[in-house]
Amino acid sequence: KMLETGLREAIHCEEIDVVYQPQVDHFGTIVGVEALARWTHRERGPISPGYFIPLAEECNLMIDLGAVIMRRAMMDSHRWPGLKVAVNVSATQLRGGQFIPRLKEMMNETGVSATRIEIEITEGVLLNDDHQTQIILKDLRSMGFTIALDDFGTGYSSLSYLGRYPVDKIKIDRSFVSNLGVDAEADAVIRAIVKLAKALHLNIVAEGVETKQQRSILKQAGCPIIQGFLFSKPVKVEEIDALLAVQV
Ligand code: G
Ligand code: G
Ligand code: MN
Ligand code: NA
Repeated sequence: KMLETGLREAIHCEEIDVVYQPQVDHFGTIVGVEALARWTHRERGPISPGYFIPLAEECNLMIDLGAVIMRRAMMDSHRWPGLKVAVNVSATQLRGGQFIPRLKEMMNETGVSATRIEIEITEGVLLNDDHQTQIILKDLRSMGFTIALDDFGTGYSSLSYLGRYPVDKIKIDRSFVSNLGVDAEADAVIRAIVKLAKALHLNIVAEGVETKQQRSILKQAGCPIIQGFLFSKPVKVEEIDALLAVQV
C-alpha cells in the first residue's frame, strides 16, 4: 500500500528513470537500444521492475507509467539519430484505450517520428487473438513503428500466430540462450528458431547473452544481433553516448 502511493507519486513527478541496453551485431556495433524502467524509492532505494511493473498493473497505474517511459524514450531518442529505441508495451497499455492517440500526442510533443521507435510486446499479448489487438498492431505499423515479439518461445503456441500478426522482429528469450553450450538440444532449438524467423522474413535478436561461447554459437546459428551482459548491462543515456563515441 505504501509502495503503491510511492509509485503513484513517482509516476506523477516523473521520478521513473529509463536505462538503455544496447543491441549489437557481431562486430560489436550498436544497432539499437532497449529502454528499461528503473525506480529508486526515496526511502527504500531501488525497487526492481520485476516488482513495480506488476504492481503498476495491479493498481491501474500501468497506462500512466507506460506513458512516462514512452515519452522519456522518445526524448532520449533524439540523442541517437542512427538507433532505433525499443520500448516495452504491456497488453494493458495496448488495449487500454487511447494508446494510439496518446502516442500521436507524444510524437507531436517530442518531434519524434514513429520510425525511430520499436514497440516490444510479449507473446501473451497475441494469445487472446482478439481482433482489436490485430487492428492496433496494424495501425502502429502503418504509422511507421516496428513491432518486436519479446521473450519469444516462452509463450504457448509460438508459431500459429506469427503469420497472422504484423510482427517485424523476434527476441529469442534468454532461457534458450542460457542453455547454449550446456545442453545439446539448446543448440538445435536456436537453429530452428533462426530458420523459422528467416523463412518468415523476421529480424532476430538473442537476449541474455552473457558468454563468448553463447555469442559464438549464436553467430554460427545465423543470429545476427545480440543483447546481454556480455556487451553491456542496461545503462544511463550518458553511457550509451560514451559507447557510441568510441565506435567508428
Ligand atoms: O530491467 P529488468 O530486466 O530488471 O526488467 C525486469 C522485467 O520488467 C522484464 O520483464 C522487463 O520486460 C520488465 N520491464 C522493464 N522495463 C519495462 C517497461 O518500461 N515497460 C514494461 N511493460 N515492462 C518493463
Ligand atoms: O523481459 P525483457 O526482455 O524486456 O527484460 C529484459 C531484462 O533482462 C532486463 O531486466 C535486463 O536487466 C535483463 N537482462 C538483460 N541482459 C541480461 C543478461 O545478459 N543476463 C540476464 N540474466 N539478464 C539480462
Ligand atoms: Mn523487452
Ligand atoms: Na525479454
